[in-house]
Amino acid sequence: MGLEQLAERVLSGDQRAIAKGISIVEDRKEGHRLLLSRVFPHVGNAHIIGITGSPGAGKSSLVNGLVKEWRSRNKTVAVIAVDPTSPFSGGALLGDRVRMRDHDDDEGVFIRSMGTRGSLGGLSEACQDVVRIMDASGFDVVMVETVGVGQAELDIMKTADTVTLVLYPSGGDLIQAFKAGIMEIADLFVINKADLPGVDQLKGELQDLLHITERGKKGWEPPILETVSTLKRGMEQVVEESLAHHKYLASSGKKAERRFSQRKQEVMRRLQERFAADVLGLVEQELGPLESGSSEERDPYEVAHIIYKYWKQETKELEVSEQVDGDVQQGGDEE
Ligand SMILES: Nc1nc2c(ncn2[C@@H]2O[C@H](COP(=O)(O)OP(=O)(O)OP(=O)(O)O)[C@@H](O)[C@H]2O)c(=O)[nH]1
Ligand SMILES: [Mg+2]
Repeated sequence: MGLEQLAERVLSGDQRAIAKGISIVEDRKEGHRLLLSRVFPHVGNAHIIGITGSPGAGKSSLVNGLVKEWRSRNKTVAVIAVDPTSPFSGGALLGDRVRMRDHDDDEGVFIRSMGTRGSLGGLSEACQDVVRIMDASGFDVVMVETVGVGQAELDIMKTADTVTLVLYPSGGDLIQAFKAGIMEIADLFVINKADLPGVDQLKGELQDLLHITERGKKGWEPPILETVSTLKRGMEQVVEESLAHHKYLASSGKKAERRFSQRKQEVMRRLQERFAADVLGLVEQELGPLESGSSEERDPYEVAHIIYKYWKQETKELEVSEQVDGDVQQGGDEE
């Protein structure tokens, strides 16, 4: 199957094509750029929900329960479970698969696991592109599950419309989440394992912390919900609040704002990558040979300035030569 045809099938929601398309973008295989370029005009309709929390908080169990709830509302759902530890489907993924088997025969559900070490070009980039494929192929809801441990996971969460932080009593993960900066970006707080003792205490601590961060002062006030995912208790409220948050994003203009800023940052990243690759050699050259020790004496501002000036000069020359090329070609046409 050619790439154009594959792209068409992805856009029509063909699950096998989607799986193939995901592999192509995840591994940065040949043609991934072309595929993504076909997909881009069709993204932006799905509600992207991030689910994060410490290991064992019950994220996968929650996602499983939420899939069922969304399906009962006739919404189609795609799920990406990002597993930071096992690149080649280790134990945790197997566990997820067992938990998610409830939805095996449902065409309106698509589940995919992603190992972090397997993804070329960075986890958050790969994950974002996978979300785009799912979005463009027509799923109403895309849920991304990650363990909230590193910067990459935090970056993934920043690309979601609605971020859900899963906590559990006596998990001791609240301060950790606070330090990691997840508290600041979470739109929904879910206290899972609400069947265990310590729920009220956790809730109190959470409210105190939210007070410090002054969340809710302007606009959305993140709700604190309780669930028992293994019994699928509390799923309705989580879906209701997710919908309410999505509505809030749309009506306040925040959704467009977020997506614009995400797109801007991504273009900036692409540019930085290319510039960095271009000027790295110049930087090393300018700093002088390592053995000479001369780099220690250099003023980094000055070095950057020299390289910047050099690079600008180069681009100018390039522009001129391109213009000349163009003229020559035009001249050739006239003859
Ligand atoms: N008592 C109780 N146990 C739960 C609940 N939800 C999940 N668990 C249990 O907690 C354990 C971890 O659940 P998972 O859903 O795998 O948690 P996770 O956050 O996805 O874990 P990782 O992906 O490994 O970080 C499992 O043994 C679940 O059965 C709950 O509401 N109550
Ligand atoms: Mg899990």
